[in-house]
Amino acid sequence: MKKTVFILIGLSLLLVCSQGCQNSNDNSAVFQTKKLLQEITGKGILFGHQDDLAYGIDWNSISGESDVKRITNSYPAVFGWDIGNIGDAENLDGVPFDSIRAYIIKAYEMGGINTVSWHARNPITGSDSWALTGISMKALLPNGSFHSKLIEELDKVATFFESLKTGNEELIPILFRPWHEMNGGWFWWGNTSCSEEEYKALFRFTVDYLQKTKKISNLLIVFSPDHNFESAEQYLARYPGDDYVDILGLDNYSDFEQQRLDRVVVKLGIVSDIAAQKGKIAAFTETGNDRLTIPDWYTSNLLQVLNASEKTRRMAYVMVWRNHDTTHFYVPYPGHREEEDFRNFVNNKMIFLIDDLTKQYEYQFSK
Ligand code: BMA
Repeated sequence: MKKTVFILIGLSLLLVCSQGCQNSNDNSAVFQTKKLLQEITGKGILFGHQDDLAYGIDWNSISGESDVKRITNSYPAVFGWDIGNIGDAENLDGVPFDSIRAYIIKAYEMGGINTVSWHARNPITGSDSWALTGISMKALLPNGSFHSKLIEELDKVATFFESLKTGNEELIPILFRPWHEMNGGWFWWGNTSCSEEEYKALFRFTVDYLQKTKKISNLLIVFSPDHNFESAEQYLARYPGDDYVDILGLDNYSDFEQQRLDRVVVKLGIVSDIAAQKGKIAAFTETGNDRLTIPDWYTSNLLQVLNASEKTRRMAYVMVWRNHDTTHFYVPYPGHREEEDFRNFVNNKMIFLIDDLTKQYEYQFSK
Protein backbone atom coordinates (compact mmCIF):
# COMPACT_ATOMS: atom_id res chain seq x y z
CA MET A 1 0.00 0.00 0.00
CA LYS A 2 2.71 2.42 1.12
CA LYS A 3 4.71 1.60 -2.00
CA THR A 4 1.73 2.41 -4.24
CA VAL A 5 1.29 5.76 -2.52
CA PHE A 6 4.96 6.64 -3.07
CA ILE A 7 4.78 5.58 -6.70
CA LEU A 8 1.65 7.69 -7.15
CA ILE A 9 3.27 10.71 -5.52
CA GLY A 10 6.35 10.18 -7.66
CA LEU A 11 4.28 9.94 -10.81
CA SER A 12 2.26 13.04 -10.04
CA LEU A 13 5.44 14.99 -9.29
CA LEU A 14 6.82 13.84 -12.62
CA LEU A 15 3.65 14.98 -14.35
CA VAL A 16 3.66 18.39 -12.64
CA CYS A 17 7.34 18.93 -13.36
CA SER A 18 6.93 18.03 -17.00
CA GLN A 19 4.71 21.15 -17.21
CA GLY A 20 7.75 23.28 -16.47
CA CYS A 21 8.13 23.30 -12.69
CA GLN A 22 11.54 23.37 -11.13
CA ASN A 23 12.25 21.02 -8.27
CA SER A 24 14.09 21.76 -5.07
CA ASN A 25 17.31 20.26 -6.41
CA ASP A 26 17.34 22.75 -9.25
CA ASN A 27 20.49 24.78 -8.92
CA SER A 28 20.00 26.94 -12.01
CA ALA A 29 20.67 30.62 -11.37
CA VAL A 30 17.07 31.55 -12.14
CA PHE A 31 15.79 29.06 -9.58
CA GLN A 32 18.22 30.42 -6.99
CA THR A 33 17.01 33.97 -7.68
CA LYS A 34 13.41 32.90 -7.21
CA LYS A 35 14.33 31.13 -3.99
CA LEU A 36 16.16 34.20 -2.73
CA LEU A 37 13.13 36.41 -3.41
CA GLN A 38 10.89 33.89 -1.64
CA GLU A 39 13.23 33.66 1.32
CA ILE A 40 13.66 37.38 1.73
CA THR A 41 9.89 37.89 1.79
CA GLY A 42 8.89 39.22 5.21
CA LYS A 43 12.53 39.59 6.29
CA GLY A 44 13.68 42.54 4.22
CA ILE A 45 12.84 44.58 1.14
CA LEU A 46 15.43 44.94 -1.61
CA PHE A 47 15.83 48.47 -2.95
CA GLY A 48 16.04 48.96 -6.71
CA HIS A 49 16.78 51.81 -9.11
CA GLN A 50 16.16 52.08 -12.85
CA ASP A 51 19.25 52.65 -15.06
CA ASP A 52 21.38 52.99 -11.92
CA LEU A 53 24.75 52.06 -13.48
CA ALA A 54 24.13 53.81 -16.80
CA TYR A 55 23.82 57.47 -15.85
CA GLY A 56 22.77 59.88 -13.14
CA ILE A 57 22.71 63.55 -12.36
CA ASP A 58 25.62 65.20 -14.20
CA TRP A 59 27.26 61.97 -15.34
CA ASN A 60 26.80 59.41 -18.08
CA SER A 61 28.45 56.04 -18.70
CA ILE A 62 31.22 56.32 -16.14
CA SER A 63 32.33 52.90 -15.00
CA GLY A 64 31.51 52.18 -11.34
CA GLU A 65 29.22 55.20 -10.91
CA SER A 66 25.75 55.10 -9.40
CA ASP A 67 23.69 57.87 -7.81
CA VAL A 68 22.60 55.45 -5.07
CA LYS A 69 26.25 54.62 -4.34
CA ARG A 70 27.29 58.27 -4.41
CA ILE A 71 25.21 58.97 -1.33
CA THR A 72 25.06 55.61 0.47
CA ASN A 73 28.36 53.92 -0.48
CA SER A 74 26.44 50.91 -1.76
CA TYR A 75 24.80 49.99 -5.03
CA PRO A 76 21.11 49.14 -4.97
CA ALA A 77 20.17 45.45 -4.70
CA VAL A 78 17.87 45.52 -7.73
CA PHE A 79 18.78 47.05 -11.09
CA GLY A 80 16.06 48.03 -13.56
CA TRP A 81 16.56 48.29 -17.34
CA ASP A 82 14.28 48.92 -20.29
CA ILE A 83 14.44 47.31 -23.72
CA GLY A 84 12.17 49.77 -25.54
CA ASN A 85 13.49 50.17 -29.15
CA ILE A 86 15.08 46.73 -29.09
CA GLY A 87 16.78 46.12 -32.42
CA ASP A 88 18.26 49.66 -32.51
CA ALA A 89 21.71 50.42 -31.16
CA GLU A 90 20.25 52.35 -28.18
CA ASN A 91 17.14 51.93 -26.04
CA LEU A 92 14.42 54.57 -25.92
CA ASP A 93 16.30 56.53 -23.27
CA GLY A 94 19.57 56.59 -25.19
CA VAL A 95 21.38 53.75 -23.41
CA PRO A 96 23.24 51.49 -25.87
CA PHE A 97 22.03 47.87 -25.68
CA ASP A 98 25.64 46.72 -25.54
CA SER A 99 26.05 48.81 -22.40
CA ILE A 100 22.81 47.50 -20.90
CA ARG A 101 24.13 43.97 -21.41
CA ALA A 102 27.42 44.88 -19.71
CA TYR A 103 25.58 46.54 -16.78
CA ILE A 104 23.33 43.51 -16.33
CA ILE A 105 26.36 41.23 -16.21
CA LYS A 106 28.12 43.54 -13.76
CA ALA A 107 25.05 43.83 -11.52
CA TYR A 108 24.66 40.05 -11.46
CA GLU A 109 28.34 39.44 -10.76
CA MET A 110 28.16 41.89 -7.84
CA GLY A 111 25.28 39.83 -6.37
CA GLY A 112 22.41 42.04 -7.55
CA ILE A 113 19.14 41.20 -9.27
CA ASN A 114 18.15 42.56 -12.69
CA THR A 115 14.65 43.42 -13.84
CA VAL A 116 13.74 44.39 -17.41
CA SER A 117 10.69 46.33 -18.57
CA TRP A 118 9.74 46.90 -22.19
CA HIS A 119 8.38 50.21 -23.40
CA ALA A 120 7.73 48.53 -26.73
CA ARG A 121 7.12 50.31 -29.98
CA ASN A 122 3.88 49.34 -31.63
CA PRO A 123 4.88 46.61 -34.07
CA ILE A 124 2.23 47.76 -36.57
CA THR A 125 2.91 51.50 -36.68
CA GLY A 126 6.47 51.63 -35.37
CA SER A 127 5.46 54.47 -33.05
CA ASP A 128 6.24 54.55 -29.35
CA SER A 129 4.42 52.89 -26.42
CA TRP A 130 2.30 55.98 -25.76
CA ALA A 131 0.90 56.37 -29.31
CA LEU A 132 -2.65 55.05 -29.21
CA THR A 133 -3.69 55.39 -32.83
CA GLY A 134 -3.39 52.68 -35.46
CA ILE A 135 -3.66 49.94 -32.85
CA SER A 136 -5.37 46.64 -33.46
CA MET A 137 -4.47 44.11 -30.82
CA LYS A 138 -6.44 41.49 -32.73
CA ALA A 139 -4.13 41.96 -35.73
CA LEU A 140 -1.06 41.31 -33.56
CA LEU A 141 -2.35 38.12 -31.98
CA PRO A 142 -2.05 34.64 -33.54
CA ASN A 143 -3.92 34.48 -36.89
CA GLY A 144 -3.96 38.30 -37.05
CA SER A 145 -2.71 40.07 -40.16
CA PHE A 146 0.25 41.67 -38.31
CA HIS A 147 1.13 38.74 -36.06
CA SER A 148 4.47 38.25 -37.83
CA LYS A 149 5.42 41.80 -36.78
CA LEU A 150 4.94 40.87 -33.11
CA ILE A 151 7.09 37.80 -33.66
CA GLU A 152 9.83 39.93 -35.25
CA GLU A 153 9.94 42.05 -32.08
CA LEU A 154 9.90 39.00 -29.80
CA ASP A 155 12.77 37.48 -31.77
CA LYS A 156 14.85 40.59 -31.02
CA VAL A 157 13.90 40.33 -27.33
CA ALA A 158 14.84 36.63 -27.31
CA THR A 159 18.22 37.35 -28.91
CA PHE A 160 18.93 39.95 -26.25
CA PHE A 161 17.94 37.69 -23.33
CA GLU A 162 19.99 34.82 -24.77
CA SER A 163 23.02 37.11 -24.85
CA LEU A 164 22.92 37.81 -21.10
CA LYS A 165 25.63 35.42 -19.97
CA THR A 166 28.51 35.49 -17.57
CA GLY A 167 32.05 34.58 -18.64
CA ASN A 168 31.20 30.99 -17.68
CA GLU A 169 28.36 30.94 -20.21
CA GLU A 170 25.86 31.00 -17.35
CA LEU A 171 22.56 32.64 -18.30
CA ILE A 172 21.76 35.57 -16.02
CA PRO A 173 18.34 35.53 -14.33
CA ILE A 174 16.04 38.36 -15.42
CA LEU A 175 12.78 39.46 -13.84
CA PHE A 176 10.99 40.28 -17.10
CA ARG A 177 8.09 42.72 -16.73
CA PRO A 178 6.37 42.97 -20.11
CA TRP A 179 3.15 44.84 -20.89
CA HIS A 180 3.14 46.70 -17.57
CA GLU A 181 0.52 49.19 -16.29
CA MET A 182 -2.11 47.50 -18.47
CA ASN A 183 -4.96 48.76 -16.31
CA GLY A 184 -4.29 52.34 -17.39
CA GLY A 185 -4.97 53.83 -20.82
CA TRP A 186 -1.57 55.37 -21.65
CA PHE A 187 0.15 52.48 -23.47
CA TRP A 188 -1.01 50.80 -26.67
CA TRP A 189 -1.48 47.55 -24.68
CA GLY A 190 -3.55 49.41 -22.06
CA ASN A 191 -7.19 49.02 -21.12
CA THR A 192 -8.47 51.57 -23.64
CA SER A 193 -6.76 49.79 -26.55
CA CYS A 194 -7.66 46.13 -26.02
CA SER A 195 -10.11 43.85 -24.25
CA GLU A 196 -9.21 41.79 -21.19
CA GLU A 197 -9.10 38.62 -23.27
CA GLU A 198 -6.91 40.23 -25.94
CA TYR A 199 -4.50 41.46 -23.30
CA LYS A 200 -4.27 38.04 -21.68
CA ALA A 201 -3.68 36.49 -25.10
CA LEU A 202 -0.84 38.97 -25.77
CA PHE A 203 0.79 38.23 -22.42
CA ARG A 204 0.43 34.46 -22.78
CA PHE A 205 1.71 34.48 -26.33
CA THR A 206 4.73 36.56 -25.27
CA VAL A 207 5.66 34.21 -22.43
CA ASP A 208 4.98 31.03 -24.42
CA TYR A 209 6.93 32.28 -27.40
CA LEU A 210 9.98 33.24 -25.34
CA GLN A 211 9.95 30.27 -22.96
CA LYS A 212 8.60 27.43 -25.10
CA THR A 213 9.33 28.31 -28.73
CA LYS A 214 12.63 30.14 -28.15
CA LYS A 215 13.46 28.09 -25.02
CA ILE A 216 14.65 31.10 -23.04
CA SER A 217 15.22 29.69 -19.57
CA ASN A 218 16.49 32.68 -17.57
CA LEU A 219 13.22 34.57 -17.05
CA LEU A 220 10.96 35.10 -14.06
CA ILE A 221 7.80 36.80 -15.26
CA VAL A 222 6.37 39.88 -13.53
CA PHE A 223 2.75 41.06 -13.80
CA SER A 224 2.60 44.73 -12.93
CA PRO A 225 -0.71 46.67 -12.93
CA ASP A 226 -0.83 50.37 -12.03
CA HIS A 227 -2.71 51.96 -9.10
CA ASN A 228 -6.09 51.86 -10.82
CA PHE A 229 -7.85 49.07 -8.82
CA GLU A 230 -9.73 48.72 -5.54
CA SER A 231 -10.10 44.96 -5.10
CA ALA A 232 -8.38 41.66 -5.83
CA GLU A 233 -10.90 41.05 -8.57
CA GLN A 234 -10.01 44.30 -10.31
CA TYR A 235 -6.29 43.67 -9.84
CA LEU A 236 -6.69 40.29 -11.53
CA ALA A 237 -8.94 41.48 -14.38
CA ARG A 238 -6.11 41.16 -16.91
CA TYR A 239 -4.08 38.48 -15.10
CA PRO A 240 -2.90 35.93 -17.67
CA GLY A 241 -2.93 33.01 -15.22
CA ASP A 242 -0.76 31.33 -12.61
CA ASP A 243 1.25 29.42 -15.20
CA TYR A 244 2.40 32.69 -16.75
CA VAL A 245 3.48 34.74 -13.75
CA ASP A 246 6.12 34.40 -11.01
CA ILE A 247 5.93 37.83 -9.41
CA LEU A 248 2.87 39.96 -8.70
CA GLY A 249 3.74 43.63 -8.83
CA LEU A 250 2.34 47.09 -8.37
CA ASP A 251 3.34 50.32 -10.11
CA ASN A 252 2.10 53.28 -8.13
CA TYR A 253 3.13 56.92 -8.35
CA SER A 254 -0.33 58.50 -8.41
CA ASP A 255 -1.46 57.72 -4.89
CA PHE A 256 1.71 59.34 -3.55
CA GLU A 257 1.18 62.40 -5.75
CA GLN A 258 -2.29 62.74 -4.25
CA GLN A 259 -0.88 61.99 -0.79
CA ARG A 260 -3.25 59.04 -0.40
CA LEU A 261 -0.82 56.83 1.52
CA ASP A 262 -3.76 54.82 2.84
CA ARG A 263 -4.55 53.81 -0.74
CA VAL A 264 -0.99 52.61 -1.33
CA VAL A 265 -1.17 50.51 1.84
CA VAL A 266 -4.48 48.94 0.78
CA LYS A 267 -3.18 48.13 -2.71
CA LEU A 268 0.10 46.65 -1.49
CA GLY A 269 -2.03 44.60 0.92
CA ILE A 270 -4.16 43.28 -1.94
CA VAL A 271 -1.06 42.30 -3.94
CA SER A 272 0.50 40.72 -0.86
CA ASP A 273 -2.64 38.67 -0.11
CA ILE A 274 -3.02 37.40 -3.68
CA ALA A 275 0.67 36.49 -3.80
CA ALA A 276 0.41 34.58 -0.51
CA GLN A 277 -2.69 32.71 -1.71
CA LYS A 278 -1.09 31.79 -5.00
CA GLY A 279 2.36 31.03 -3.63
CA LYS A 280 3.89 33.85 -5.72
CA ILE A 281 6.35 36.62 -4.90
CA ALA A 282 5.02 40.17 -4.31
CA ALA A 283 6.91 43.34 -5.27
CA PHE A 284 6.48 47.11 -5.47
CA THR A 285 7.73 47.10 -9.05
CA GLU A 286 7.75 50.86 -9.76
CA THR A 287 7.24 53.92 -7.65
CA GLY A 288 8.80 57.22 -6.73
CA ASN A 289 8.30 60.93 -6.31
CA ASP A 290 9.59 62.74 -9.39
CA ARG A 291 12.08 65.49 -8.39
CA LEU A 292 11.44 64.63 -4.71
CA THR A 293 9.01 67.50 -4.25
CA ILE A 294 7.39 65.85 -1.21
CA PRO A 295 9.60 66.55 1.84
CA ASP A 296 11.25 63.45 3.31
CA TRP A 297 9.38 61.30 0.79
CA TYR A 298 11.59 58.27 1.43
CA THR A 299 10.97 58.07 5.17
CA SER A 300 7.65 59.90 5.53
CA ASN A 301 5.97 58.21 2.56
CA LEU A 302 7.74 55.16 1.16
CA LEU A 303 8.98 53.69 4.43
CA GLN A 304 5.62 54.34 6.08
CA VAL A 305 3.71 52.38 3.47
CA LEU A 306 6.24 49.55 3.28
CA ASN A 307 6.25 49.22 7.04
CA ALA A 308 2.50 49.65 7.51
CA SER A 309 1.59 46.01 8.14
CA GLU A 310 2.64 42.37 7.92
CA LYS A 311 1.23 42.42 4.41
CA THR A 312 3.14 45.43 3.10
CA ARG A 313 6.33 44.12 4.66
CA ARG A 314 6.05 41.09 2.35
CA MET A 315 7.21 43.01 -0.72
CA ALA A 316 10.39 41.31 -1.93
CA TYR A 317 11.63 44.54 -3.51
CA VAL A 318 10.74 48.13 -4.24
CA MET A 319 12.10 49.95 -7.28
CA VAL A 320 12.18 53.67 -8.07
CA TRP A 321 12.54 55.14 -11.56
CA ARG A 322 15.49 56.72 -13.30
CA ASN A 323 17.69 59.76 -12.61
CA HIS A 324 17.52 61.41 -16.01
CA ASP A 325 18.47 64.99 -15.04
CA THR A 326 17.54 67.61 -12.43
CA THR A 327 14.07 67.92 -13.96
CA HIS A 328 13.30 64.17 -13.82
CA PHE A 329 14.84 62.07 -11.04
CA TYR A 330 13.83 59.82 -8.16
CA VAL A 331 16.99 59.28 -6.10
CA PRO A 332 18.66 62.33 -4.52
CA TYR A 333 22.18 63.22 -5.60
CA PRO A 334 25.06 64.72 -3.60
CA GLY A 335 24.07 68.11 -2.26
CA HIS A 336 20.34 67.57 -2.73
CA ARG A 337 18.23 68.44 0.33
CA GLU A 338 16.76 64.89 0.46
CA GLU A 339 20.18 63.22 0.67
CA GLU A 340 19.98 62.65 4.44
CA ASP A 341 16.42 61.42 4.26
CA PHE A 342 17.41 58.84 1.65
CA ARG A 343 20.26 57.65 3.87
CA ASN A 344 17.85 57.33 6.80
CA PHE A 345 15.58 55.26 4.56
CA VAL A 346 18.26 52.84 3.44
CA ASN A 347 19.63 52.56 6.99
CA ASN A 348 16.32 51.16 8.16
CA LYS A 349 16.91 47.51 8.96
CA MET A 350 14.15 46.42 6.61
CA ILE A 351 15.68 48.03 3.50
CA PHE A 352 18.44 46.12 1.70
CA LEU A 353 21.00 47.57 -0.68
CA ILE A 354 23.42 45.23 -2.45
CA ASP A 355 25.88 45.22 0.46
CA ASP A 356 23.12 44.21 2.88
CA LEU A 357 21.98 41.52 0.49
CA THR A 358 25.36 39.95 -0.17
CA LYS A 359 26.59 40.22 3.43
CA GLN A 360 23.39 39.36 5.21
CA TYR A 361 22.21 36.50 3.06
CA GLU A 362 24.46 34.12 4.96
CA TYR A 363 23.21 35.53 8.25
CA GLN A 364 19.65 34.63 7.40
CA PHE A 365 18.67 38.15 6.45
CA SER A 366 19.19 39.72 9.88
CA LYS A 367 20.59 43.19 9.42
C1 BMA B 1 9.09 57.38 -18.30
C2 BMA B 1 9.99 58.57 -18.39
C3 BMA B 1 10.44 58.69 -19.82
C4 BMA B 1 11.11 57.37 -20.28
C5 BMA B 1 10.20 56.20 -20.02
C6 BMA B 1 10.87 54.88 -20.29
O1 BMA B 1 8.63 57.23 -16.98
O2 BMA B 1 11.13 58.38 -17.57
O3 BMA B 1 11.38 59.73 -19.92
O4 BMA B 1 11.39 57.42 -21.65
O5 BMA B 1 9.80 56.22 -18.66
O6 BMA B 1 12.02 54.71 -19.54
